[in-house]
Order: sequence, then C-alpha cells, then structure tokens
Amino acid sequence: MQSHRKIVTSSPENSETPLENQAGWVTPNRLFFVRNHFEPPAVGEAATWACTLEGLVARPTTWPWAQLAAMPQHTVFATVECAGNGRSFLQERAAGVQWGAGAIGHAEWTGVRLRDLLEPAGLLSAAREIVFEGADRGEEDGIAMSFTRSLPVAKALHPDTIIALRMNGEWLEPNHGAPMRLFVPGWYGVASVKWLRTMRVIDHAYQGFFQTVKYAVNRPGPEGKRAEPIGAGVVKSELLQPTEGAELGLGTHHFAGLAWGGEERVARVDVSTDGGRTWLAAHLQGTPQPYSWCQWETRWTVSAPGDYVIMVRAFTETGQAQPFDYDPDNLGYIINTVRGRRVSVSAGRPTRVTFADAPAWSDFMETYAEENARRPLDLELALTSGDGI
Ligand SMILES: Nc1nc2c(c(=O)[nH]1)N[C@H]1C(S)=C(S)[C@@H](COP(=O)(O)O)O[C@H]1N2
Ligand SMILES: [Mo]
Repeated sequence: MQSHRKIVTSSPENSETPLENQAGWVTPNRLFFVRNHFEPPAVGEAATWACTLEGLVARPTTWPWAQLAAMPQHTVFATVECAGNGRSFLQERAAGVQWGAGAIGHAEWTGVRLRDLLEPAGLLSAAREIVFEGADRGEEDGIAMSFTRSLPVAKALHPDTIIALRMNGEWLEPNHGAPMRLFVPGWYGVASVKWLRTMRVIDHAYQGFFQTVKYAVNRPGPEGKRAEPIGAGVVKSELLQPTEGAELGLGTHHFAGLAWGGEERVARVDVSTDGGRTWLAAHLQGTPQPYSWCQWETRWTVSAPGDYVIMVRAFTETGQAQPFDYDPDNLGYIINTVRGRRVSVSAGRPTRVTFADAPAWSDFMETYAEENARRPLDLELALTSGDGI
C-alpha cells in the first residue's frame, strides 16, 4: 500500500511525512508535509491567476500565470522545514502544532527567478523589504488576516529565490500553493508564501503577524532582547534507522539518516552510541549541497547486550553545530537540539535492522543510488564554483 502524509490537524490540514517512509533523497509530492494556517483558497484554473507587484517600483506590473510559465525557468533542489518541526519533543510544551519529526521535505522546485521580475520593474532606491501576500484568509488570535510575510531585498534578488510553479516536475498541488508560491531556498518554510497574489515593495521592516507575533524568536539587541523574524534554516539531522525503541541483536547494524544546514552545506555528521560520550563520523552520500539535505550512513558493531542511546550531531561548512540544549528564546521554533534515541540490544535477535513496513537496507541503498544518479548537474556546479569534489 502507498503511504501518505500523517495528519496532525485536519482542518486546516497540517500533516507530516512519516520519516520511515522517507527512503530517498527527494520527498514524493504525495508525502510532502503540509502547513496551512487557513483553509486553502479557491483557486480555479491556473490560467485565471495573476500576481501583482506594487509599491516602491518604477513600473508596477501584473503577471498572469501563463506569462510566468512561458518565461525562462530556474530549478533548485531544496529542503523545506517548518520552523516548528519537532515541537512535540520539547520538554516544556510550547503552543502551536505538535509536530513530530516530519514537518520537513526535500524537493525540486521550478519557476521564475524573482529578480527577473523585480529588475525590469525597477526597484526604487528606498526599497528595503518586499511583502508577499497569499490568497488564503482566516483568523488568528481573533483577528482577520491573510497570510503575509516579508523578505529583505537582498534575499529577494538572490538568483535562487523563485516564484515556483512546479514541485518535483509537476504543477504545484493546491496544498502546496497552486498555481504559484514564493520559494526561498535555505529559509524556514514560513518564508515561502503559497497562493501568491501580491508583492509590495516597502521602505521599512514589515511588522506582520507571521513575523512578529508568530514565527519570531527573541534575540539580543542594543536595548535587551527583541523579537526577530525567523529566517534562514539552521543545522540539523535525523536518524531514520534504527527507530526509537528498536530491538537489535548482537553484531553489525546499519544506521542511516539525513542532515541539513539551511543555506549552508553539511560538512560532517557525528554519531554516538553511548549517549554522547564518544562520537564517530558517519559517511556522507554524494557531495553535500547548499539548501539540500544529505543522506548519511554508518555501521555499528555491538558485542554487549544492553540499552543504548544513539545520538546524531551535524555540522556545517562554517562550523555551525547542533546544540545539546534547547534555547528557550527560540519560543517553540528552531528545534535542532541533539535528540537521543533509545535502542535495546540482546542476543538471539537478527543482526540487521529490518522493519515490517520500511524497505530493507538493500532497497534503501538502491534508492540512494538512483537518486544520486540524478545529480551530475549539482556536481558540475560544485566544480565551477571552485569547491572541487
Ligand atoms: N499562503 C500561505 N503560505 C504559507 C503558509 C500558509 O499557511 N499560507 N504556511 C507557511 C509555512 S509555516 C510553511 S512551513 C510552508 C509549508 O509549505 P508546504 O505546506 O508546501 O509544505 O508554507 C508557508 N507558506
Ligand atoms: Mo512553518
């Protein structure tokens, strides 16, 4: 049977990807998590949709969907994580959707470079941020509003920031923002406004609900702590095999998982099987890329029965590392703390990690190989940017 998303709240839909079904580098659309604050808007035919640019531009413009679809397209592979992903694991319960580990996915996003729209429209020199408004509306804290978020001009002009029309080669589905959404690689999902209707260029820092009341964190400022909108993603990892509570035999086991670093490349993934006392580097599949998670694997040979705590800790190229303690100033967001997984080992059990519903290891590796075969372009990019392989 095909697996599907796991519903966390049903109206509006908030659903996550059961990570045991995340067997490849790319998350299939049908499994890709959905984070909706309001019911998706009635959209109708893509051909009837248009999005408008207004505010501090020399030439306010409206682009019908078909015009964007006919323009040169840019594709970027990127991991998207909800800033609240993992909230249910917090020791102190935080308000909000109680996500497990699966409010995350990795897909190929295709659309028009935002700068190809902004540059011809002529940003005025006072332009500081662009406010993106979705067509969905509803109430939060008793106040009627649309879903609206801003982006600093520099990130809006970044060549990888796009208005996405396609996801994994298919036209966007209604739940993921059809027929067009902003897509901001390397940033938490909240930045990527779905059902995009209006872009407004402004000369100040936007104070919208979804970046001051929600999706904001406390950070030190000149006069003490102040709320800051959540932006770029941070370093994090997941253990896919073995799962929490797995019962293993003596011998050698395969561990596999994912690691990602927002806008940065993952540089290293360390695994501990003794609750964090000692660590060994895992093997990274392929060449880690900015924005994209990378798959990692390692082997563990265990000769003594007992209970073990497995931990995984990822590092990025600039030395960002997963913390061991949750920072309460993250206010229930940005949950990248190293999380221990308990497994028990005893004699007389099989030595391979097997799961009733998950692919066996060999299938797993074949999926890796298949997905990695799609990556020559990425490798070429790594070479041309002088990074080598
Ligand atoms: N218009 C609109 N855009 C939105 C949202 C929303 O509720 N409405 N949710 C945001 C959040 S918090 C996340 S994590 C991502 C989720 O994208 P997905 O549902 O396609 O996975 O969309 C973002 N864009
Ligand atoms: Mo989110």
